[in-house]
Amino acid sequence: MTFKKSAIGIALGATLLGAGFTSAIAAEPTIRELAKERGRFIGTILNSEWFNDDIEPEFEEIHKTQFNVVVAENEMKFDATEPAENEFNFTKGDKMVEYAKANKIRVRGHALAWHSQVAAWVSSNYAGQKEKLLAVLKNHIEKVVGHYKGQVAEWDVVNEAINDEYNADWRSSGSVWYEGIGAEFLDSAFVWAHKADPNAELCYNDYSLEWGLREGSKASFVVEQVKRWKKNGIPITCVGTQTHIEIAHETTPQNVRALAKAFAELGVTLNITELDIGFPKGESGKLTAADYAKQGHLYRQFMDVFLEEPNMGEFVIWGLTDAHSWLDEQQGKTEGLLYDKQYKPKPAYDSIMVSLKEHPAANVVSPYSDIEIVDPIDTTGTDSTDVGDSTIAVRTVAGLAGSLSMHVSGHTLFIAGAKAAKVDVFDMQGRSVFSGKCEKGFVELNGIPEGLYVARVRSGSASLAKRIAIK
Ligand code: 9MR
Repeated sequence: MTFKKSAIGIALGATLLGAGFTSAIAAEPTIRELAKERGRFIGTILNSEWFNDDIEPEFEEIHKTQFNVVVAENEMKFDATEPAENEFNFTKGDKMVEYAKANKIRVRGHALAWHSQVAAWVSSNYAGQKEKLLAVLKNHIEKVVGHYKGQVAEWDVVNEAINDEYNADWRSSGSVWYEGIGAEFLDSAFVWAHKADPNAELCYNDYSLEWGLREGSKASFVVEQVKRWKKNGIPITCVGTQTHIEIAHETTPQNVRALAKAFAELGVTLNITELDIGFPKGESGKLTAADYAKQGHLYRQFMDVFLEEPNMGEFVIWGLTDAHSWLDEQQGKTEGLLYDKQYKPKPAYDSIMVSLKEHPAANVVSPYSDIEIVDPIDTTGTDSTDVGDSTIAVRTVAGLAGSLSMHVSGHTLFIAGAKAAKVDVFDMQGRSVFSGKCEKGFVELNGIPEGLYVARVRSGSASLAKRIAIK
């Protein structure tokens, strides 16, 4: 099928500039510019439709303008790259790598050892034959990683190897690799990948890690394995948390923060690799502005966590436009991405931008030592775009707060440490919902709906910004 340009024709200029519902100004920077300044990578997949030249022209224009890391939705998986034994097909992967080179975009390789999307010949010829399967996997990894050596910055070496049981353990059924080889296939895969490209970052990638670190959880299981791998010299450098979530999963950003801290202790980077925040499909057509704002609010929290945790490097969304998403095709979910079906940026897009602006480059640590980081922006706090005041740092910068402190109870915001202070409250899209003076130690935030906000208090040279919940 060849794509026919449809009614999707829109004012592309504005879209390319990323002008969202609340931030339509001419000089709006792009996500990739702000990401680059912060030494970070923010991106989305190239959908299979792109590889088949079956996608709207807006897709690529937005993709290369807004993002600086890319992943192939299906085209670097085993069945795509080695459809017949020892016969490799790199045509589509090469197409992406050329595109990435031309547009200076980092490439993630996805995925080498995975139980799904393995070419059928592997099971039919070698199921249960350990030595044969080891040879097949080794050859596959050597050839694929070797082919892309120096061009793919990071590989998902092993994908989704943990089961979905309450007490997490390796996935022991439905995996040709585990069933034939045992858990050593994971360790070996990292060793082979490292040998084929010693400079590539090597990740373990999985879903449901965002459900948090607790006994028996998938996240805790990965932490234990990473400890073991590090102790044994297995060359793992990163973990990917896929993060396919739903709008109701409100605690997940903080779970990801805890995970980042756990991996920081182990010297491993945590990347968000497949984020989408879907609505139940039945709600399609009934979604309100408040629903989209709530979605933005969650995106915003993930981006805050991402920018605040020094060992996070990549933030990848599993799709660009709601017009092309596995959510609708396979998940009974919908509209989980930054751009709507007409390629118009949603509040989720604005939320990402606001978070980036509110985390000045000077405060964001890059986990990568080898990438260029340009001069920080906005260190003076004089920026005045219409998406809120970009001097808000949700993370309190040491020294700036002085003796200021605040807490909220109901709709009352209590402020200590200053006789008089200027108070601003912003919603998670960065829009001002309150601005006033505090002279009695508190201000009433009447009329503001329940939810999460950022409050900023300033007195003289002291400034404190904090996320607050109005209940
Ligand atoms: O988006 C991919 C979809 O087109 C494929 O049909 C599907 C098959 O497994 O894989 C999707 O991508 C998955 C990714 O490779 C691994 N994590 C879950 C993703 C969504 O299913």
